[in-house]
Amino acid sequence: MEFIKTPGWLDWYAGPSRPVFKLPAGAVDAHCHVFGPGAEFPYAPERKYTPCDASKAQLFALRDQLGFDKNVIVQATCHGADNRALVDALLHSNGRARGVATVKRSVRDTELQAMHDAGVRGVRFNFVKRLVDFTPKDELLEIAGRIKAWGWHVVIYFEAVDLPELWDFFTALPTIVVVDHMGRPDVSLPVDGPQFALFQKFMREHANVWSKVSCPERLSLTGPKAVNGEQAAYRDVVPFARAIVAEFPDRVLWGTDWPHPNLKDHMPDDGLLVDFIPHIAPTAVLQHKLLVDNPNRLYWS
Ligand code: 0GY
Repeated sequence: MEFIKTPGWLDWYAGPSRPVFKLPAGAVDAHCHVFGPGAEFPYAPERKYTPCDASKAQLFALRDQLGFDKNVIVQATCHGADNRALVDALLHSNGRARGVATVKRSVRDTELQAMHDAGVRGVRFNFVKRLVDFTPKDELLEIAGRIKAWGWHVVIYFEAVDLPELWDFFTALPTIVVVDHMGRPDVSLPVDGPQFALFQKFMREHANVWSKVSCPERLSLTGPKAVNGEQAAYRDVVPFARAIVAEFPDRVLWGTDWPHPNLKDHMPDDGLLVDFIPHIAPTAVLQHKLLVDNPNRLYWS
């Protein structure tokens, strides 16, 4: 099948720089995706965008170029609940990738077991309205209850303005809960203002809640962008991510978000994104927890 990329969509950055920041041994890129290739793994009919292809081989080449040891591959909405591209990537990773899938209530236990054997360790619930249609909360709670039996966790993706409304549902989840991209704060608001305070309270009051401190390229409003050798990119996001890493050092993860779905303004150089890490995790101890200890504990133990 032939797929035509959504107009305005930027392709991932070819030939990323080698990071200046040297990643510690065992570092995990804990948020990235594979897209297709569409000819082999067709995109879902219900998708809200059509991406450019981004294969497992290209992801593993990026891993090696940047100096990561392993990947956590997260099912992207353009593949819906068809996890074949994800599972194929896991099976070809030599144990160096784990996955987060999207499943429906109709998923069978044998399918969950097969995904577990391939390396899936979580499911993703997406509440970003431009990406997915609404799924009833009772269906999601039922799925969460079932995947708990495999020792999996739930990854949630939402925007900060929606946290108050989603609070009761999120706090009822019976597993570890990993938040994508710090719950997408509006970084034009003060880091010590009420919007981000609610997210910090969410983590403070619930020891099962973790956060990815990733995606500055999506959250930043004033840059500078991670292109042309910029070593201090996305300065407006730094205080937010730094606060979360400092307060919850044992419950944070970091990922590139390659191949960066839905970016229309600029495409970051992934090498320079890695150089963002020491700005938010300024000590070797924090870097080791963020990049090595936490993801290995959650996905490989
Ligand atoms: C991300 C962010 C986005 C998209 C998806 O699954 C997806 O389509 O995750 C986004 O558009 O903000 O985490 O990659």
